[in-house]
Amino acid sequence: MKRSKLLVALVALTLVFAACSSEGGDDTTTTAGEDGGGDGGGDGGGSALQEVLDRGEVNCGTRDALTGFAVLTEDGEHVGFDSDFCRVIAAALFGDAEAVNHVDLETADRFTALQSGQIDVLVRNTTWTASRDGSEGATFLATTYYDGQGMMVPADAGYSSIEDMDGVIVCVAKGTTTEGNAAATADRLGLDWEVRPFDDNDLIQEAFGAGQCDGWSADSSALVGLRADQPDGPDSVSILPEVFSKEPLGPAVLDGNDALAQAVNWAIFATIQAEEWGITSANVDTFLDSEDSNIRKFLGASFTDGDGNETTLDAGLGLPTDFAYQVISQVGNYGEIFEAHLAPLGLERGVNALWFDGGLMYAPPYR
Ligand SMILES: N[C@@H](CCC(=O)N[C@@H](CS)C(=O)NCC(=O)O)C(=O)O
Repeated sequence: MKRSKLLVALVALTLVFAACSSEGGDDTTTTAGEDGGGDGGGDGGGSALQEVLDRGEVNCGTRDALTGFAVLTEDGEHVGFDSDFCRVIAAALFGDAEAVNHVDLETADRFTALQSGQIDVLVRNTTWTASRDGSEGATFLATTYYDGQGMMVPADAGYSSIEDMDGVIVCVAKGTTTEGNAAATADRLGLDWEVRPFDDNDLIQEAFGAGQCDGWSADSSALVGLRADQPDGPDSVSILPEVFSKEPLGPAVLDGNDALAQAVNWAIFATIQAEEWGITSANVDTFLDSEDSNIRKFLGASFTDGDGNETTLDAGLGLPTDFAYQVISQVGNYGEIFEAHLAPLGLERGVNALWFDGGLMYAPPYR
C-alpha cells in the first residue's frame, strides 16, 4: 500500500479509537502518521499546501471563547492573538487576511481535527510536546507564545502557594497538558490533588462558581483572561505565584505536510522579523524603498542582484514574494499582535520579548 493510502487508513482507525487525545506521555492513544519525513501522506510534493491554495481559504482550528487568544464577538468577528495568527497565515498564502475559516474546537478535539483533515492548521493555545509531535502525528511550528501552567483559586480560600493546597480538587480542561502536569506536580510535591477534567471552560466556571473546585489550573495566560471574566470580578480570585510547567504554544500541521509547514513557519517568522526591524502595519509602506536591501527582499520589493539586474527575492517557500508585506500591512508585526490582545490583560512580554531584548522571539534570516 502506498504510504499515503496507509496514512488515510491509519487516520480512519485513529478516529474510531481516539475520542480524546490527552497529553500523552502516559496514555498515548493515537498514531496518525509517524514520519514527518516529507512523503508520509502529506504534501511531500506540496499537495496539502496546493489544496489550501486551490480552496482559497485556510481552515484554521481555533476557539471562540478564550479571552485574549480567540473570541467570537457578538458581531461575528474572531478576535484574539490566535485568531490573528490564523489571519497571518491567510495573508501570507492569499494576500487576504480574511481568507480564513475559523474552526471552533474543544481541547480534546484538536488533534483528531488535524488528523481527519477538518483543519489545515491548528492555532489554539496548544502546547508542543514530544508525544503530540510524535504519536499524534502533528508537526509543531514556530512557537508564538511561551507559557507555563498556573493555578487560580478563590481569593478568600487562604492559599498563597500551591504547596498550601492539599486534599483539594483541581479543575482542568479535558485533553490538555494541564491535566497531566497537575497530577505530576501534586505527585512531585507530595500533595493529594483530585484532578477533575471538564469539556470546556464554561463547565469549569460553573463548577468553580459553585465551590466544587478548590483550584482552577490552566496556562497562565489563559488564567489571566479567565480572572478578568469572573462573574464576581477579578478580585474574587487570585492567581498563585508558581508557574509549574513549560507550555510553548504555537501552530501545528499534520506530519508530512512539509510545504504547508514551511509556509506557516515563515508567515510567523515574518511578524517577528518585522518587529525586529521596526516595521509595523502603519509604516510598512515607507520601508518598500529602504536602503537596506535585506528589508526590500523581505517585503518583496525590488533590489539589484549581483549582475546589476532589478529583481525580487523568491525564496522558494511556495509563498508570493510579497507575503511578508501582506502579513504586516494587513495584520501587523508580533509586537502589535501582542499589544492588541495580550497586553490589555496585563500580560508582559517577558520571555516572549525579542531575542535582543533578552527574550526568545527570534526569526531566522530572510535572504
Ligand atoms: N496549552 C495546553 C492547555 C490548553 C487549554 O487548556 N486551553 C484552555 C484555555 S483555558 C481551554 O481551551 N479550555 C477549554 C475551553 O475551550 O473552553 C494544551 O495544549 O493542552
